[in-house]
Amino acid sequence: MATPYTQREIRRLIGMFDVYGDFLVGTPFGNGNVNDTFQLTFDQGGIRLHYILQRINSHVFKEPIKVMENVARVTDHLLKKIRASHQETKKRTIRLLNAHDGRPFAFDDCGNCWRAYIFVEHARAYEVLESPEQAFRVAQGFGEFQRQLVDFNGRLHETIPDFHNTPKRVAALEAAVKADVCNRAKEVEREIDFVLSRKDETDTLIKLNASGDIPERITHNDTKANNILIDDLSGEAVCVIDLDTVMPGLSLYDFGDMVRSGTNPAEEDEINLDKVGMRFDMYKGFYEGFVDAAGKVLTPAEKEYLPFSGKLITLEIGMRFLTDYLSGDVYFKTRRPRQNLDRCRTQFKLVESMEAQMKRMKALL
Ligand code: GN1
Ligand code: MG
Repeated sequence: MATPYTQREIRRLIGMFDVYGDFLVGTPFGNGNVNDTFQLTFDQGGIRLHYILQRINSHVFKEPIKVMENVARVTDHLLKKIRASHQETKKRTIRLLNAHDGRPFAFDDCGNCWRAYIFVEHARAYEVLESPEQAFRVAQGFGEFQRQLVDFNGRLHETIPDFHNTPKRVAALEAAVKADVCNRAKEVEREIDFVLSRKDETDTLIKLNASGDIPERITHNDTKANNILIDDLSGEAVCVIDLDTVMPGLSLYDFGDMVRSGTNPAEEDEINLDKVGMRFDMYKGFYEGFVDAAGKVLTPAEKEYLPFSGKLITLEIGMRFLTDYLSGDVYFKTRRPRQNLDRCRTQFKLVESMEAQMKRMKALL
């Protein structure tokens, strides 16, 4: 659950940053599963302005300063790119506010790490995408993000080590089954078998990376459809958000997570599995948008494994939900009992739907 904060506390927290004007109100914002996010309204000389204030979940991000170093470096790089291409009126990047000591984050009295952003107006994040055109735009946005970072200098911190190391995610699931701290393993035997029967495929991308067929890049690693803002007027993807997991990774992780989150017409925790499945027209939109924006930098093996990546990342995130359910719901925020299990089941239903459509997906290549 999101920690409740009073208006007084929010006012004090934003007071750690260089913001001018009068604080009016702060309200919980968005649907993140990890951090606590608030939208703040300020009055600056008669004009209403918004900011985002966010608490970094230190259970998930053990080294928040490293997270912030990555975010600051990446957003600086993106801003330079946007300015160099004279796209300031069309494209945006997250812009951090400085705290009074000049650093782009601040710690509260309890040791929580906070940061603040300028709010991107007239744009929104969609939980469920509405059309193949929208999928195309989302994939273009994430593809362009990757392309813009191709010439980034230096290596970023690995903010969560082995984040998309699927075999290690399988091992974590197996450990959780063995420990079975909540006595839930019996209830989810079918789900556990679902993963184990696909275990052999889980090291496919890691092997292709080791053999040199798929290069390491700077990737976003959490390209859920709701992590990109769509402009209300133009319908274009204008700003990639949630940069906490931007780090070295494979481009296929980003494509895969887009397909996972954006082809499903239902919510991530939908209980009625009849509503869950991969919409092929949405997949096609993602494929065309991603190739349009990043195609020139992708290697033949990266292209070949685009369809597989959707399935792999869906399986991986499904097993993370399952692992968390078995562990007593300690990682992802939950708002009701069994929510992690429902999330897991939607993912596995999607995996099946992707398997059934794999031929069609490959035929697009
Ligand atoms: C988390 O916070 P949010 O919703 O953007 C998670 C992702 C999962 C996603 C599933 C750091 O992202 O990896 O894919 O939930 N982020 C982290 O909805 O674990
Ligand atoms: Mg997010």
